[in-house]
Amino acid sequence: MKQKERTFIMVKPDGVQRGLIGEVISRLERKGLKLVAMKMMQISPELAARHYGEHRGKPFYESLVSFITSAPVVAMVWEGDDVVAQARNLIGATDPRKAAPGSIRGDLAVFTGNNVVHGSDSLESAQREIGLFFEEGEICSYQASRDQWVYGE
Ligand code: D4T
Repeated sequence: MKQKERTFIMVKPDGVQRGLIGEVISRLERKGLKLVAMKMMQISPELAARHYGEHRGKPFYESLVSFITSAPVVAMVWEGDDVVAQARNLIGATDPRKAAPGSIRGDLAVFTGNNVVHGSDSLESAQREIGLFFEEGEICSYQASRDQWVYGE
C-alpha cells in the first residue's frame, strides 16, 4: 500500500477546555481521514517557540505562546490523500469570523486567538511539525478495512 500523505493536527487548549476533542476528531474521521497518532500533552515554552518560530517578532507572538502553553493540547497525525489541504478546508480560515459555516472554526469559534484547532499549512510544515511532536515509532500506519470504501481501493 502506498504511504498516504500525513498532516499534523492539534486540538488547542481552548478546544480541550471546551470539551471539543471528540467533535474535532469526529469531523475528521467522518470525512474519511485516518488518525495514525495521538497524544495529550502540555506544550513547553521551548516546544511552543519551535512550533511557532515563523511568528516570532509578530505582535501576537507572546500571547500565542502563552495561550498554547496554558493548558493541555491533543496532538495528532492524520493520513489521507491530499490530507494537508483537506484538513485545512475542514478547519476553516484562521479568523473564525471569516471561516465558512460548516468548518470547525466557522461553527465552533469566534476569536482568532482561540480558534480550537491547528492544522499544518503545507507538506513541508506537516513534516516539520510531525517531527517536533512525534517519534516515527509513535505513528501507526495501518490498513483500515474502510479504506476500500473511502478510496475504492
Ligand atoms: P494555526 O497555525 O494555529 O493552525 O493557525 P493558521 O495556520 O490558520 O494561522 P497562522 O499560522 O497564520 O497563525 C498561527 C496562530 O496565531 C494566532 N494568530 C494569528 C493570532 O492570534 N493573531 C493573528 O493576527 C494571527 C494572524 C492564531 C493562529
